[in-house]
Amino acid sequence: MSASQEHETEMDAVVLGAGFSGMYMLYRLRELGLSTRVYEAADGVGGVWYWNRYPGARCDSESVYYNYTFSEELFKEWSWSSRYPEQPEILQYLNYVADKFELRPDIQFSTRVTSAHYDEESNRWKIQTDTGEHVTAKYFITGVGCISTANVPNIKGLDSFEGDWYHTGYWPHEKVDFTGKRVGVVGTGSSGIQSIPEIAKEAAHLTVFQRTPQYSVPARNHSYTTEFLNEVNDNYSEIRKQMQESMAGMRFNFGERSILDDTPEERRRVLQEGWDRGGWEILFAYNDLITNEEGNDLVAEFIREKIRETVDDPETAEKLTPSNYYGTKRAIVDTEYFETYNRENVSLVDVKEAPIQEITSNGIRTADEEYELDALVFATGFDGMTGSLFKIDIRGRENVSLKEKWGNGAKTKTYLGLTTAGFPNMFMLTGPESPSVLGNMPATIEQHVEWVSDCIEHLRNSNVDVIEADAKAEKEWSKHCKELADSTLYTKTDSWYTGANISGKARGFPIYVGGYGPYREICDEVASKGYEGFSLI
Ligand code: N01
Repeated sequence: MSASQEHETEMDAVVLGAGFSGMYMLYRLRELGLSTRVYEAADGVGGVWYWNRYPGARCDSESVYYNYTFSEELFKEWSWSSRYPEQPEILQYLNYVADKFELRPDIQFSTRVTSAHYDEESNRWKIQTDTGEHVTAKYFITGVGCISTANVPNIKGLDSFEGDWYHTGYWPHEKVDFTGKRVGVVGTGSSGIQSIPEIAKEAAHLTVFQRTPQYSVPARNHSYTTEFLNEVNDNYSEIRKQMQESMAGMRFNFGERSILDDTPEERRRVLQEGWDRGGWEILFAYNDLITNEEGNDLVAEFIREKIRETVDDPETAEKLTPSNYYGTKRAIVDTEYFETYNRENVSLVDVKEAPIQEITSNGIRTADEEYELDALVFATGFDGMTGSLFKIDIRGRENVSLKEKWGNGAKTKTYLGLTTAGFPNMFMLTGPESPSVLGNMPATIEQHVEWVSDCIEHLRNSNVDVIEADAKAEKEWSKHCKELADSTLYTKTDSWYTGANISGKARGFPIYVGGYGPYREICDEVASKGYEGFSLI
């Protein structure tokens, strides 16, 4: 036995990650009187907002909803500067929360959990870290995020590149100065679309390597007025309730009618108003954009027209025009993204037409030509939903690993997206098959954290030692999730939701599409029926 094993620490709960979910989980568990340790790989709080520091990074959910609502005092004392604040302001908020609730003493920074094995004999999770620590815990709770494992594409020759390269999801802390440089950005998802206009302002020349064009709608970001912020604070309780009951954890909901119910003139008016107000207004304007192919195409065509109107060069405009369904990849909001292609110093390369063949010491070589670059930015996204869980060697009963049980993502099965059979006393915050990324994340996180802490409180009050999802309940939940997803257009689009962005990853759609409010009701009902579908021992 090594010296570190001799000093095995015993805790009631271990939580992974000090982002929105891990921090609130810690807060709730401490309220219950549980000894809790949070492990965080970074040297500060914030989760994705700690790592995603690329130019132009900001949230795409409106800030007054993109925050905690559990504490009225916190809600009212924090003032957001604008509708979509930049990453530093969001990170500042999360640091403020950590300070206000004195969370840091129970967070161990710069420490990554490498394995968590359930020991049946002692009914404890045995957890190891990359710093050689051993800790045991009754409850093992993951708050590792849904899109936090960066995907750097395996392109031949990256090691030979003589310039600097970056991934948007692991951006350096110090400012990266692109002034006078020839910069290449690979990827045009949310991260690419946010960073491209900012990098273009600095670079001598920016070449964007696009595989699939994306729909994007103007964010119409603006500063908040004191009157608006006062109105929000005055309506705190009502807003919290509206968010909890809504489909996506926002104050607003989907429109009440089908897009096909409107005349062409009325539809155009609604879409134009949505375009002018910006953000996700268009996505939420009707109730069937994600299920109705014909209706989806009407919106898609409206946005395609806007792209053609905005981009001066018709050839570039055509390359930027998407042909897939609208909204079935994460809907993107931007600030002058399409306008950026009218700049003299920006060019677009379609790498579907002429695929990237290799990275050379000087830049990128496609099937057509070599592009000389001084710096390279990968805005190539993440191994979503399961990537961060699979990085940890998690093993449940009979030493079965989570990755094995879930067939490396091909057979992901959970009960309520919170638990999985064979892994007792383990909870996944915003795990696969919960609404998570289809909703406003802080709202969906609050619901999970509150459900888990209420559950643990119940277990303690009832002298129950073990809670574990029943295989039957799990099977039914996963089947229900799949049926709902298959009734939408989401599953017909290649995206990180479906795992299509990661080569070799099995295709699926491990997200509950039935809406956040209805999901919340299901979870509450399960609890009110004595945790139906779980075995409590
Ligand atoms: O990643 P993405 P992201 N060669 O997967 C391309 C959240 N987020 O970081 O579409 C060439 O969406 C890929 O092409 P294709 C948000 O939920 C939120 O932008 O797969 N290209 C695509 O264009 C978001 O959805 C905010 O054909 C390659 C791009 O890279 C999620 O994070 C801000 C390639 C990846 O797009 C992920 O967004 C940022 C290759 N080998 C992110 N591999 C907020 O606003 C991939 N691509 C809160």
